[in-house]
Formats: sequence, C-alpha cells, structure tokens
Amino acid sequence: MTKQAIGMIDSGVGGLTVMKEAMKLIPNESFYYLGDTARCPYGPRPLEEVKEFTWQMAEFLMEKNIKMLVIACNTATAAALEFLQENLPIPVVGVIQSGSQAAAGTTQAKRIGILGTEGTVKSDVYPRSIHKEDETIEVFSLACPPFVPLVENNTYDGEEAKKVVADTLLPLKDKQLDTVVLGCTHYPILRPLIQEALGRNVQLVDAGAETVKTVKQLLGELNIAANPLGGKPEWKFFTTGAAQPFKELAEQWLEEQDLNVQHIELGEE
Ligand code: I24
Ligand code: DGL
Repeated sequence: MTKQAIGMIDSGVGGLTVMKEAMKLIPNESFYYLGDTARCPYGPRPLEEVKEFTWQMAEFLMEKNIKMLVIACNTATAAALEFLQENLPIPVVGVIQSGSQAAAGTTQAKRIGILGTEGTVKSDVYPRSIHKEDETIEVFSLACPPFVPLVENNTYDGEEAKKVVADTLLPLKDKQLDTVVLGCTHYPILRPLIQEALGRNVQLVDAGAETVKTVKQLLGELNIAANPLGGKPEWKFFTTGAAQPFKELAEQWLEEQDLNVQHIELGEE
C-alpha cells in the first residue's frame, strides 16, 4: 500500500471531468492534478508540440514523487502516451485504451464512432486501439472543433448549442453506429445534447470514466493502492494559468471548498 499521490495531467480544466470520477471511485487516493491552462487548447496543435508540452507536465509531477501518472487529456494521450510509458519509471495510463476496450465490448453492430479533437482524430490512435481488440470493427472518427469552445464559453445550454451539436454530428447520422466514444475531456458536459442528436439507440462511452475504472483495478493489481484507513487523502491542483479562476471552476465542478490551487510555470511559455 502506497500513500504517494497519483498524478493527473490535462491541457487545462477539462480533465476535471476525469478527476471528478476519480474522487468518486477512489476517494481515499491522493491526487496531484496539473492543467496547462496557459497553453490550452491542445486539440488544434501539432501532435509533436503536444508531445513536448505533455512531457513537461509529466516531468513537473515526477518531481512530486507520484506513484502513477494518468493522462486525462485525449489529445495528450494520442500524442505522448507511448513516449511517456517508455521514458518514465512509473505506470502511465492514458484515456484512449480504456475507452476503446469499453467501446469494443459494447458494440453489437461492430460499428463505433469516435468524437474527439482534431489532434486526436488526426493521430488515428483510437481506431488502432480498437482494432487491437477486434479488427473487424468499423471505426468512424469525427473531429468536433466547435465542442470545446461551446463548453468553455459557457454556451452549452439552450437551442443554439443543440443546433451546433446536431449539425456537427450530422456526418455520423447515416453510419448505423450503435456505440460512440466521448473521446475528449469536455464532451461529457455535452452528453445530453450528443445523446439527443445521435438518438437513443446509440450507447455513449465516456473514455475518462472508463479510465478511472482501469486505474482502480491497476492500483490493486500492482499493490500500490492507498491504505483505506490511512487518513485523509491530499488533493493538490497546479495550473499554468491564473490560480483564482481555476480554483473557482474546480470548486464549483467538484463540489468542494477550499481546494489547494497553485500557479506554476512550465518550459518557457
Ligand atoms: N468549462 C471549461 N473551461 C472553461 C468552462 C469554462 N468556463 C466556463 N465553463 N474555461 O472546461 C477555460 C479557461 N479558464 C478555465 C479556468 O481558469 C481560467 C481559464 C470544461 C470544464 C469541465 C469540468 C463551463 C463550466 C463551468 C463550471 C463547471 C463545468 C463547466 F463554469 F463546464
Ligand atoms: N483535453 C482535451 C482532450 O481531451 C480537450 C481540450 C483541448 O483541446 O485541449 O482532447
């Protein structure tokens, strides 16, 4: 049993959707969350650049003696998971494998849709990961660039948002999918609109939530879970952006008070 924290990295605040699942499912684990808010979004950036930024985040948390690293961001996972797994001495978990396995296990029609950022879709990592499970599955990937701004501009409610989501998902409507992966940290916020646009016959898979189940299982297998009687876990949040707005959003979303949020610098911004 290990009291050390689990590190979680993301391009900004979106990974807090994964963090919320983690705090629910493994509440006695300590977490250090780092969001690169200053350089968010990662979605439209070249994958090589995302890989470098992700490495910088990993290096920062390695200094804090974490026992495991979770890449909450799909784009960062697509760009850097393999590199981090090869170059860090601790287990590194991304969000793509768990989402792919859950989707492959869900689809009956063997037709899966992937929703993600431009970077995630361009990388082709989701289709490759699904084909490792079952190469006969047909995968249809769709980049949804309007979705992240929809959430971040606080316009994810109402008729306009409904229209943007429905229009963006139009290319998937005639693909006879029965399973669609929410392959981006922000998309669980849009889940009701995405479900409505795709119809009730489509099962949505939340890659972040699936990943947290994997993390819990892995902690057990590796025998590095925190002692449930070990006292209160420690949650720390680091952001490359301003601490105060991060803190306000995190406290609202996680329904917690007095979160420990610090501004930090990475690389030479
Ligand atoms: N949601 C996200 N990013 C934002 C936002 C949001 N503003 C409102 N909401 N802004 O991501 C990004 C830039 N900020 C972040 C804070 O530090 C300063 C820079 C999705 C977050 C998912 C947990 C909408 C909103 C909210 C509260 C909770 C959830 C949510 F205001 F989606
Ligand atoms: N966190 C990113 C992802 O899951 C979405 C936001 C961004 O583009 O940085 O792909």
